[in-house]
Amino acid sequence: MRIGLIAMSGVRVRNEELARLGLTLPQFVSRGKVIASLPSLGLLTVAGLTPPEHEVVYREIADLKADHALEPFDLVGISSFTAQIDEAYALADRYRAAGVAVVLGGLHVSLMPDEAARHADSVVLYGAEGIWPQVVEDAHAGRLKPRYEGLRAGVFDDRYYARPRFDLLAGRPYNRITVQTSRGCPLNCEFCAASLRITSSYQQKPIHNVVREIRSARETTRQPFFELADDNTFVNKKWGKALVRAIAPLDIRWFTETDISIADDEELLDLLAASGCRQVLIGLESPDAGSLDGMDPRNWKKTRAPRYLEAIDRIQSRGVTVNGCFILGLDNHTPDVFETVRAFVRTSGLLEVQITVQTPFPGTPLYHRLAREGRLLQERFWDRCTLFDVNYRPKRMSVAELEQGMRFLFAEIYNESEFLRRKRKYMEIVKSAVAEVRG
Ligand code: B12
Repeated sequence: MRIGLIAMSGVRVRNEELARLGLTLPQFVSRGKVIASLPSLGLLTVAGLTPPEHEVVYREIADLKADHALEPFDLVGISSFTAQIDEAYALADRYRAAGVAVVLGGLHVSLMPDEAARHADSVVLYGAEGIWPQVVEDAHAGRLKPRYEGLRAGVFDDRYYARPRFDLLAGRPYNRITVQTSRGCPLNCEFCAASLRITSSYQQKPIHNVVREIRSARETTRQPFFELADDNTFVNKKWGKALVRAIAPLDIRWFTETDISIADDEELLDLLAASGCRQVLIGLESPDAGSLDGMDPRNWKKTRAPRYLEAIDRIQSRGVTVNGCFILGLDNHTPDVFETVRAFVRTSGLLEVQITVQTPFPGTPLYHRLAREGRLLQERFWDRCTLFDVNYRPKRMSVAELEQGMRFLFAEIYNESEFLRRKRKYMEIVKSAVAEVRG
């Protein structure tokens, strides 16, 4: 069979004022361009799991045009996150109308399988590991079942693991590649819509496979910057240190997502900097502990907030920058929060900052709570699940206040002079740490 694996790609903001503002802010535009160029690791993994007798073609669609030309495939697999799922459905409908069998999978489909099933011959829930070869065999024999369930645990076990097909990216202009080293996160935050939702436990890939993947990606892409597509890489510090030690000799530059507890481990911090880690993205969520109450079942983030500033300093002093992420519109947030975040960013020395609005992605505990409380603005708002659009009624401010506060923070944080000021401050932190070590 000729199998077309199609990723809905690109980035989205529906709120026009914010989008317009974003386009004029250099800091925001440059990060947008960087991330928009990431390939779909989900589909490269599906490709890796495909029995070798079938031909696999990998495509990306950033904007589905009405006249998009269909290709001659025997089977189509589509992957999309929530924001572009309606485009994925429209594409699936067109292929099916043309007589091509369509399989849908990924995070959104796993959480909304009944909705997705209306647009597919078959839906695959959870990881493609442990099930995709069966799906392909059934499609080949013309007996696709309407629903399959892939693995939620043991996805990296040798019996089910397949290396993502990075070779499919050959000849394309990527400069960043994602590699996954772990799936899930024990923190279990109410809002989380990442791989935690398709796993039953935190899982780590055997380190030798991570190393092989990085080597394999480098065979087709010249000197890529690596982004680890993990929810929280350094949950297990011992494993984390072994991972970093194994990455160090590969001479790469890389980035990952983790939690603030890395600041407690001096050895890990030293190893990180020496291994080519340039940045860690950390969900700080809110500068004040009070707003973090109940965010995760153990209130772990709440207990950490009072030491955020010290922790950021400790990480950045090693030459690894922190991309601090804030969620605006939490239940305890009043309109004062925007100034609080701005002030925190100024004193913190954070080099990069991500400002997003709380988003009730379908299928998350946050979605179910806000639905129960009658606070969702629309019943179906998937194309507004962008992390920048307000889809619910905040508790202590109006929707308009939240939207206005987002614009205020965008303008305050993503402008050139503010970034230069943060950069100077960051350089001072690094220089004084170096002087301390020498002295
Ligand atoms: C890389 C990345 C991107 C890349 C995506 C490239 C791509 N097309 O995949 C880019 C930069 C383009 C991107 C864009 C966006 N992203 Co993004 N992104 C990520 C990131 C960092 C990693 C995702 C990843 O590679 N995971 C690893 C792979 C292996 O997992 P996977 O995709 O789930 O695939 C497995 C299974 O789901 C399944 N599977 C997946 N697809 C299919 C298809 C078939 C046919 C089958 C059988 C199985 C299957 O099998 C795979 C192997 O097990 C995550 C955050 C994170 N730390 O995970 C956010 C994340 C996925 N993004 C998110 C968001 C919100 C966005 C944007 C809306 C941002 C914006 N404002 O524009 C857009 C959405 C675009 C869209 N298509 O809808 C949210 C999505 C939440 C959700 N449930 O929808 C996440 C979780 C981050 C967050 N803060 O919550 N993103």
